[in-house]
Amino acid sequence: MGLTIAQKIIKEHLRSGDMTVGSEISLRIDQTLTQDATGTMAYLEFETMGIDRVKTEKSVAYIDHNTLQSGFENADDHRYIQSVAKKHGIYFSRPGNGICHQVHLERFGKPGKTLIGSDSHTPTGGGIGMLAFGAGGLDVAVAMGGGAYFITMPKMYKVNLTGKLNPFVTAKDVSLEILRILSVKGGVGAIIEWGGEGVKTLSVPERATITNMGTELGATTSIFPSDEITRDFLKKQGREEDYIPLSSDADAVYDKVIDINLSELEPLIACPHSPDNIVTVSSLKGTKVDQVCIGSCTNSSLFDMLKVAAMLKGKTIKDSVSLSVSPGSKQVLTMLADCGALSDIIASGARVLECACGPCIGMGFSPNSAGVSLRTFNRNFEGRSGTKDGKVYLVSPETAVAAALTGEITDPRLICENIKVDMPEKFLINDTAVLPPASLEESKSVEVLRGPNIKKFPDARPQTDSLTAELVLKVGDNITTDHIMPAGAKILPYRSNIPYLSKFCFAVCDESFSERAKAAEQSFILGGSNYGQGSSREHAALVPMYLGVRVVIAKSFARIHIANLINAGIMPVALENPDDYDLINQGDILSLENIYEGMDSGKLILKDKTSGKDINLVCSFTERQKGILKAGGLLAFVAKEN
Ligand code: MIC
Ligand code: SF4
Repeated sequence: MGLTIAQKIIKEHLRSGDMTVGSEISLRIDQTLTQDATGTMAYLEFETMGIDRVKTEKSVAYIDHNTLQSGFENADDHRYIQSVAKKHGIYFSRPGNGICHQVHLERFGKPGKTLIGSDSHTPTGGGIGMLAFGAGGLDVAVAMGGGAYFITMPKMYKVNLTGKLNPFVTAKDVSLEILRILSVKGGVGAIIEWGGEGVKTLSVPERATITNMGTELGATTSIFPSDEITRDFLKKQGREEDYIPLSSDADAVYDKVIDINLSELEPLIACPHSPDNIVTVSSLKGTKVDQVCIGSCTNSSLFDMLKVAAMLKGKTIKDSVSLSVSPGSKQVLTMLADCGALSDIIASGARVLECACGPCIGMGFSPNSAGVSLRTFNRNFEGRSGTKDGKVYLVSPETAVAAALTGEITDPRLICENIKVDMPEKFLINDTAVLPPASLEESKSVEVLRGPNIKKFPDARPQTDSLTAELVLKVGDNITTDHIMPAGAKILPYRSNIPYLSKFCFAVCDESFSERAKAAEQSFILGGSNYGQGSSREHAALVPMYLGVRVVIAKSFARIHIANLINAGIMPVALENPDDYDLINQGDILSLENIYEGMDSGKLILKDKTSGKDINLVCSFTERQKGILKAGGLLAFVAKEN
């Protein structure tokens, strides 16, 4: 039987397991990346492992999420990351150099390699034929130390592309179309491989837009073949030697095949507050727009920006609209400046922001109250923009510009002539903003600089054999890690200060949660389906752990979050019968006995002492995961093993 592209890379990197779908496998990791919002914690964790130098082929620390430096906290964290990177063999991408995924694609990604990153959009690397996963910071720390990365062997889905995109219909619309078809849960447990004749019509940055948003499907990762288009991209980046061809075997077997004819697509839009809430742009024609934001790791490539500049050239944006443009990298920004396209953007009335995540993570540019914001980003979760009642829609750069010019949601095909974008023969290469690590010899004298905002990692709480505690919180379906541990300009500087962060835990859903959980000392949480979707932030597990949450019960969990819960020593268990969700109420006293036995058998009985009802729970832990839970988290487990 032939292999898919992903299976070929897995086979080559397999450290344990036998590639049976649903079983645990572990992989050798070639490259890692971190960003600043998750990086400080990941490097603190790496330091506790006592390893001098990273064992990966390449590890890069990016500063891109919080570049405001309002107050010392943030600047201190950046200095910490810079110095710890220098000491331990990690490349450091300075603030302003760009968004981790865009820069990694341009400068470091290699087809056929494995990459894990402490950011859920790491699968952007799939656009260049990498097997790239989003992971918790602890998993990244372990991989930097040479440890394997553990996942559940995924199913294989194939999206077969035919045809060719029409003008003003883009790779972003392909991402929105697959979200319309599959929903935010449709990719759970699967790797999505893109193939078919239509693939040949998509450039590497367009492919990366698509694999980037595979994260919103809940997919383990997404990947494109590595072909002549990949080679051309690498050549233009001065890295042709990194090219290898990669394709699936003709007789590879897929668990699901989805056909999309690119020629039949039209501009699409994701409505508030979920990326799978898809309608056509034309169906919302005339909706007033207050703000437009262009950029993020989904749509900030040179190709995207050149199209934006061409559409804006010689025009002025509507008075009622505020437009921001954040190019994805220093390379993109410099090239825009050199060819004059940046002037066209500025002249239109746009505000050009730094090459960073910016508004995507709520770092400024929050919409006005109840404002409508059209964004080329990948997430439109409630409150993520920083404005609780803001209405965020996700669109392509072309649809974004059409709204900025008209002040309303507008199908770009109606207001623009076809635009022609000439891509350069070569990208401009200047890596001065990537600082290489110290040599092994020099590294001994490098001092790691720590600011006072870096607080101690919370103490491990081993999972006990029985637990009686209150259900401090009951929440519904599709709870995101943005609900559990919000980000934004006010909170992001405290990512290395768990006690301070804990005040904001679940605040979007319930402002008194933090105080109640702390007072209860130990507690349960009940969630609906797809609990923990979205960001990879391990803080969404570490903070509840700090607040005493011991067990999370849900109808189902998102992949990265379930791993983060286990890594933090919180036991995730599922309701055997999802309808039992209605039988349990917030405030009930719940009890679990013989937990260790239950971990082995996969079955536990939850006694609701308040209602007197017994509820069946199911779980499935590997020996390693049981060990982690009993030790009180991955750090304690690793320490115990050494
Ligand atoms: C996001 O898009 O939510 C983030 C911010 O990039 C996160 C990481 C984080 O919370 O630091 C992600 O996607 O993993
Ligand atoms: Fe940054 Fe937004 Fe991409 Fe997350 S989704 S990495 S916040 S640009």
